Amino acid sequence: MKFFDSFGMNPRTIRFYLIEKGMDLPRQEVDILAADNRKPEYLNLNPAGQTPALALDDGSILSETVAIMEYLEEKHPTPALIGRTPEERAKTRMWWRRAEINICHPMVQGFYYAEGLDLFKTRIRCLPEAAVGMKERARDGMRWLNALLTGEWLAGDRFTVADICLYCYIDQLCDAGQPMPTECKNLQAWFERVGARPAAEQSIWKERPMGMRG
Ligand SMILES: N[C@@H](CCC(=O)N[C@@H](CS)C(=O)NCC(=O)O)C(=O)O
Repeated sequence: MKFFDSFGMNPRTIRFYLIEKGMDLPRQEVDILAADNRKPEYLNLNPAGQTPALALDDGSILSETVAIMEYLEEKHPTPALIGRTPEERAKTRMWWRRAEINICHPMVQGFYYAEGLDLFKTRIRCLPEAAVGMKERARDGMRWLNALLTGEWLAGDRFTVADICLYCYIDQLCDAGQPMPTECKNLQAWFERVGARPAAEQSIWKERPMGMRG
């Protein structure tokens, strides 16, 4: 296997996950700031043109952060970061999807349409007029999640991929125009708990473009 890695919340999610699993994979770095991921050499390998990607031992390429983690988890089930039973796995996937749909996706759109506009306007369709609304939708998602958070982690008493994924988005963008609403005390406490795990620091990319931890 080979992990195509770069700056950014999605590859950082994989780095965080691998550290938590105690796994090390051969890595190849891709410079997404220089748009190397949009050039033929990378596109021939991964036509979807983004990071992360995972080259499998049969020579095929897997992309999408969720699919990569599901694959790695099936290959290396312990320590379980999705769940040990069908019920645990279903609950993790419920929280993972909620976090992605209600917070991560609007957050990253808000970034593409504002702070990230210069970098992304030639790569994807950007809607600068929607930036403020997307950021507000993400903050609504944070308020919603804040009210539902009762346990230590998103899925209750188990630290899971849902925590890793949401943390990497919030940590990258909270100082880039998308602070957590101050009234979200439960979410803030959760964020600090995830941030105290050694993998949070260890997974940060070596460079911090625009000051971001990606
Ligand atoms: N849906 C993809 C999104 C991947 C993604 O947005 N990757 C970013 C880095 S965090 C990227 O490659 N950005 C550079 C670009 O789109 O040109 C996933 O979940 O893996």
